[in-house]
Amino acid sequence: MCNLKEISEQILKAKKIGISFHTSPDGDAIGSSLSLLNALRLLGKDSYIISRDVISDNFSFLSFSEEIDGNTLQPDLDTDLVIVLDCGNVERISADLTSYKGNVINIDHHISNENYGFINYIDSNASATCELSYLLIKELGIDFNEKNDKKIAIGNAIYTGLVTDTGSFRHSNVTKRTHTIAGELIELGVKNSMVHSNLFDNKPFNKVKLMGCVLSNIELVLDNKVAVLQIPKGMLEELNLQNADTSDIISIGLGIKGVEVSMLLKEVEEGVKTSLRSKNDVDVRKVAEVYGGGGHIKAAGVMQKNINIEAAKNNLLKIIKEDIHL
Ligand SMILES: [Mn+2]
Repeated sequence: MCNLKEISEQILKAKKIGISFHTSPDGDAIGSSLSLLNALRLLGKDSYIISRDVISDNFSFLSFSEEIDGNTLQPDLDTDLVIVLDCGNVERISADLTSYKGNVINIDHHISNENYGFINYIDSNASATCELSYLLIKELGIDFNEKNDKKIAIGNAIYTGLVTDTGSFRHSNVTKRTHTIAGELIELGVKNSMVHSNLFDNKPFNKVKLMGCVLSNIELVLDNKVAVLQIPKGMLEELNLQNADTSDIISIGLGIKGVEVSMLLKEVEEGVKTSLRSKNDVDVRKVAEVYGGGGHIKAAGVMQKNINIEAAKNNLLKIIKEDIHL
């Protein structure tokens, strides 16, 4: 594996840099990308976001977040470097790179990463890709001891990824380094409580109603160790929440006493999208991989095509029941 110094050298010699991330970007994808965008612009580099996704509302406090508008799908012609953050495989990149001939740098923390870049920097011990973007930004020569608003803007984005990918520092992926970086960001002037409020105390009213609808149909299966939550087709449209991030709903299932795995099934046009979360020892990445998905041991996702919600649920429960002894 290469080191951050090599990546930094590639970045500094590049003329025009596109930045992208995984589709349906979460706080870490957004945070790592916007921190790097803010840092590159502070260094005077010509850089921009490539994304077919639109940013969700709770990230709009981040600097340059308005540039994640779903309008730049491919690299501009003169782009000589594309950096993809927090994305395990090419199919999931929120950019169309099929006719792009330049270099791709892949920076990620998914253990399943497919090393699709010309340079790959994969650290599965990082709680969030934001840990890696922070280290990279320092390597690029930005000194966080000298404080100003532009550096705080970088810090806010990094802190966003740390908080969201660690469940507010509660998951087992948190390390001493995670807290060290968080501490340095607070020292820099990041207002942790402000970031947290923007992220979590900022739900549209309809989102809370959606939680109510989903929770009213929650079921416990496999000896009450698996919580199943469902969003049938039409529910999001009815509440006008097509672009809403639903990842927080799944953690409510995991909060139930005795539950080991929580799954949220969402019926979409092409099939059923499922998120999986595990509390202790069940490796949900392995479950997701059986149907072509991936992720982390305690947080994974899978898309099953041309299938109804009941069949998608039964497929996953079968694997959980057979392969993982609850
Ligand atoms: Mn991540």
